[in-house]
Amino acid sequence: MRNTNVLSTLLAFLLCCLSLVKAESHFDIGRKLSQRDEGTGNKYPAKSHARRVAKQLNLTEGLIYLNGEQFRNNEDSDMPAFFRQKRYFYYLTGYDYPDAHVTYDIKADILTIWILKPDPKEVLWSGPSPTPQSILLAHDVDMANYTSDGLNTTIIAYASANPSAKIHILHNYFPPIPSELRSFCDNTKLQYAIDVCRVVKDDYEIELIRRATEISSQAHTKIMSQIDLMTSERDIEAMFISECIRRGAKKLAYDTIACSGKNNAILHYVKNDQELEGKQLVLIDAAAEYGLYASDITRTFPINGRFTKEAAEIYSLVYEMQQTVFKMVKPGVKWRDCHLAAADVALDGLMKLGVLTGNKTEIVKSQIIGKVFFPHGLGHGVGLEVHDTLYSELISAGPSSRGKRTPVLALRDFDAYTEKEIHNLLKPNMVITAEPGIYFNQPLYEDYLNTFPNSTKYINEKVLAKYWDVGGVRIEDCIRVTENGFENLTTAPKKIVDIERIARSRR
Ligand SMILES: *[C@@H]1O[C@H](CO)[C@@H](O)[C@H](O)[C@H]1NC(C)=O
Ligand SMILES: *[C@@H]1O[C@H](CO)[C@@H](O)[C@H](O)[C@H]1NC(C)=O
Ligand SMILES: *[C@@H]1O[C@H](CO)[C@@H](O)[C@H](O)[C@H]1NC(C)=O
Ligand SMILES: *[C@@H]1O[C@H](CO)[C@@H](O)[C@H](O)[C@H]1NC(C)=O
Ligand SMILES: *[C@@H]1O[C@H](CO)[C@@H](O)[C@H](O)[C@H]1NC(C)=O
Ligand SMILES: *[C@@H]1O[C@H](CO)[C@@H](O)[C@H](O)[C@H]1NC(C)=O
Ligand SMILES: [Mn+2]
Repeated sequence: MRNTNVLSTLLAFLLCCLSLVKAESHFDIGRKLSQRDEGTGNKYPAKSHARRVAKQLNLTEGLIYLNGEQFRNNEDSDMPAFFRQKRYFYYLTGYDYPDAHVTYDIKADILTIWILKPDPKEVLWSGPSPTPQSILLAHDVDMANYTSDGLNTTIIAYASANPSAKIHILHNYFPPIPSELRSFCDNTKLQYAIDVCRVVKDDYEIELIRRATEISSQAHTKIMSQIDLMTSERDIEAMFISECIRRGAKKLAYDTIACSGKNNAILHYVKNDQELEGKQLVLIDAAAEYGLYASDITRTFPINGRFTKEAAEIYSLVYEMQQTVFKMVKPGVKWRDCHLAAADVALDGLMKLGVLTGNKTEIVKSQIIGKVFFPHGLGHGVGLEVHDTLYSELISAGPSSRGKRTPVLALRDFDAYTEKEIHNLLKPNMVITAEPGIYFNQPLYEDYLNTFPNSTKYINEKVLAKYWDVGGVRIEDCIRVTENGFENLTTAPKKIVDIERIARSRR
């Protein structure tokens, strides 16, 4: 199969998949969810989220006011732009349509969704639109109204009846607030309060992440079992997407990273267009989203179904890093201590392999693990965002870095941060990834040596040279912190014996 062209290979997969895998129904998750959340039936627990946020704000009065994502066309086009609901809005509504607002009156405990009155002709293009009546049936809210029937007057009336209360908004530029109400608005508290609430998941959210993780695990396993049919990174990405959609997850949690060989050492590689021929390992970091909740999984395995000696050595080391972390995970543990423990296993392992040599204390000081071989955080929260709220506080107790690239983490960098609240401690029902990795990225290595020329004495270049072709290994699972340990939500195989058995099952 290696030499047939990509199209016919893909067609073969699709036909094969269609006959082999039965599409799974949404029924099971629906049943599970309604058993678990008897209070809200099978509804996303928006009201309980609103109450949690109010409690976190520590306020007995006030109006929370958020807008959802707006419908818009692409610029100079009549085609709609990709719609992605605003996550803060979704957290308080469970409503996944454009052009809506939400208000929550803290004292009255009333949660209201406000929607645009639909144009009746729109039914031809888009089918029926939600109505206040349909929203009340499907969503865990107290009221649903058309925006034009009183959103502004309600807010204005609220402000004049509660002059000491604030209208809590996320940003000072949106939603559009009548100008006379500006002085009643407070944009300093709401975002952090929702961020804190989102860190710990309720049962309903966990079921959605569990489902996203199951579907993603099945897609990873499928690729593992059919890797012998694939000739290019494109084949891997195509199969991943196809398997997720067929299983009911139409959207991915992030762009698929399907790399091979030296590309494995590029952390957010998304070109996915190189041939597999002549390379040792593929690294696939890919996951679906289900009900707007993300998963995040990475598997690394040999293209020909057998690890080379060097690939097995690095794989086993990363596996050991993860197992070391798993032995530590439970409530009250500092996540960065887990990170440091994983980095320590990496250092010992690379010394044992002979890549690093010399005085261990001095090698730690050289920061070569954090700057070259394990240059990213151990993991992050997963939820409505794949890198969920406050994750940078989780790893480093440092400032939140939303919207920015997380800096390369060196062991010593941790000391620069002061500890803030308790968001660096593991808590029950946090869902996080544990994703240690070891990479052989030549340009990064050379850049490091330019900055730290004295570190050459800790490196055996001859031994290191054997590992450039391994490229990189990462193993990433989604786990849920429990009362006394953790639950592994990821079901894709990862032991060397299992991977080799599955990847060679049809050879
Ligand atoms: C909540 O507010 C009350 C009264 O304003 C205050 O006494 C209390 O310390 C606050 N609690 C927290 C956790 O901030
Ligand atoms: C808003 O909706 C509620 C029911 O959800 C209804 O009782 C109320 O009359 C509506 N208000 C307006 C202004 O339409
Ligand atoms: C509400 O007020 C804002 C700000 O003045 C305005 O932009 C918006 O169009 C108003 N909405 C309605 C439905 O009247
Ligand atoms: C390693 O280096 C540290 C710090 O430079 C030093 O204190 C220690 O004695 C050294 N250990 C050995 C075994 O040489
Ligand atoms: C490298 O080592 C030399 C000699 O031991 C020392 O003078 C120099 O400061 C060191 N450079 C760095 C960047 O540590
Ligand atoms: C996590 O689950 C996967 C799949 O069942 C399994 O391969 C792995 O050993 C599990 N790890 C732990 C620590 O339970
Ligand atoms: Mn991740």
